[in-house]
Amino acid sequence: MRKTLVAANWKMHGTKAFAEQLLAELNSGLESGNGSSQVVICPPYPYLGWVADRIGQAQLGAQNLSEQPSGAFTGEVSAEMLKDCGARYVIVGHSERRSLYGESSQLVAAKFAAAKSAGLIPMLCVGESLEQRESGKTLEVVAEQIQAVVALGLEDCWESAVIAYEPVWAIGTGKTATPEQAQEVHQFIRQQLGKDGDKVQILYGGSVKAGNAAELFAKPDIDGALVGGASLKAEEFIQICRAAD
Ligand code: G2H
Repeated sequence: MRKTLVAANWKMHGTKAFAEQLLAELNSGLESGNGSSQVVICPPYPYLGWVADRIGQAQLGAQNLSEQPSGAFTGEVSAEMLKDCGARYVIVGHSERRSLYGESSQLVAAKFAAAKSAGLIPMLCVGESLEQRESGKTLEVVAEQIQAVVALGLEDCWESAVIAYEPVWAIGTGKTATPEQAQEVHQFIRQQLGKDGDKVQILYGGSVKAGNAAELFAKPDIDGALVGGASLKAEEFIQICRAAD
């Protein structure tokens, strides 16, 4: 039986004062739930260590990492550094990294491998653009993004790894994939993972809110959510976590 997981991706939002208030509200709200689902908070890099000290029962994640272990790579942050700051998870290949910062599936796969070798749990994001969906290429695009990781031939590749299906057209747009659309792709992803398919947590991401979380989580292959905008509102994020419990 897979556990449900709800991850907050704060993206490049907030200040310490904002985060302090948000975490205080989240901690008291999450404490009173039954806590059966895992909760991960992914703040911006500079706040990682600071959030780690105030995170309560949730776990810490980062939003990105370097594919390099160390060296002269100005502005980059290694997997080891993230671990050192208390992170257990790291998002790799978010569509904003792929589209705005030109991260190819091969670079994303290298980041996935870097996370694994440092003992972090990578949360691999995959998903199609609107144009790709409308031209019937959704499954092809998702398969290519997954296969780039498979091609590395990592030992225990999907053991301690999470996948997030995030259709690009649903990210921050207010449009959510229907539970049926998401379920179809989640099921396909499990098939792509072969014998590991049943074990891996597959999250849905893209305009998840308190109002649509429960119907998404009711689908058999949706194991939780990667939440952006709604994770910046304590009350709403707590409701999403509750829906996953
Ligand atoms: C997708 C998601 C979080 P939002 O990017 O990764 O953001 O919930 O704002 O669509």
